[in-house]
Amino acid sequence: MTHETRFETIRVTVDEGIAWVALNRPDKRNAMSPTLNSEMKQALDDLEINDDAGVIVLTGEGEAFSAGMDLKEYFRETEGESAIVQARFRRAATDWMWRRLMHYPKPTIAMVNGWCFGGAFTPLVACDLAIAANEATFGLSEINWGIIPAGNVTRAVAQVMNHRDSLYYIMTGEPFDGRKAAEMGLVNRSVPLADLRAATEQLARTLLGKNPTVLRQAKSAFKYVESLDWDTAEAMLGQMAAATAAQDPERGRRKGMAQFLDEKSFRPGLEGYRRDA
Ligand code: ACO
Ligand code: V55
Repeated sequence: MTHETRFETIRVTVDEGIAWVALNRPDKRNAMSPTLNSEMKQALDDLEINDDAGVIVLTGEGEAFSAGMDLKEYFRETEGESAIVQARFRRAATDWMWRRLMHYPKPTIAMVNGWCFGGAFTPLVACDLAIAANEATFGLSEINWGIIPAGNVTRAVAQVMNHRDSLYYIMTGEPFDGRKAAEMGLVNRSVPLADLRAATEQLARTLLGKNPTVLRQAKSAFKYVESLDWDTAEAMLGQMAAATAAQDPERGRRKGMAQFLDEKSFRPGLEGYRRDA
């Protein structure tokens, strides 16, 4: 079943378990405006409880993934507002770009089809996985027009790129392609643009085959523990492991054990347990 929800600045299509969420201002290279930010928050809230959506793919219509924050609508047109009102615009942007995406209860994949600048790095890094077109162009262009990468762009970069690469691209604003992004670990891999959708769909299908309760807990656990000390991390993981077993309607853990230890019918090192059995 395919269905689409109508928005002005994004396009959401749910098809066979995959929710394709496309930033949809191709004429503006999918620059992120206040309207787009509020529509993205709405879309993520809707998809969270839409049982037809098992995996979210974030991408862009046309030539761009996203040219970053809308320089006109997000920055210049809000310049005259009070600090409180400006903070509300900022919050609307960062709410979906990382607060919402970071622990989103479904797997998220960024599919970087083209231009990816500045503010676009925040949702890119907040997605669990990312695939780029070799031909995509990335850049921390903030320095080129006299601002620093805020909106947690700098924090996001520090999370996935090393110290030298982070500072090099923050300080030079030099653009780089999808291959370089993959080499630095900003994305998982890059493929020719012509293969991007198929590669993304294949990855999404792999995730759709896994136990969704365990996926939700596993990704969230990773994101919590990466900043914790070992003692606190172990306690957190122990609690989350217990909660996962208790919440899992499939009883995956018990099923997998029985299939390996009793039935001797699968090898967990090489494949997943049979979820339908
Ligand atoms: N904000 C607002 N409008 C934008 C943005 C943006 N970030 N990016 C592109 N647009 C608009 C242009 O103003 C233009 O609008 P118009 O047709 O009404 O004049 C339209 O999109 C097309 O832009 P072009 O520059 O003509 O497109 P081109 O394909 O030649 O270049 C590119 C694409 C390289 C992405 C270029 O538009 C660009 O450099 N954009 C800005 C990238 C950037 O530095 N973003 C900000 C990062 S910093 C931050 O996000 C905080
Ligand atoms: C940027 C992004 C923001 C912001 C301020 O540098 C600057 C990009 C994602 O939001 O509020």
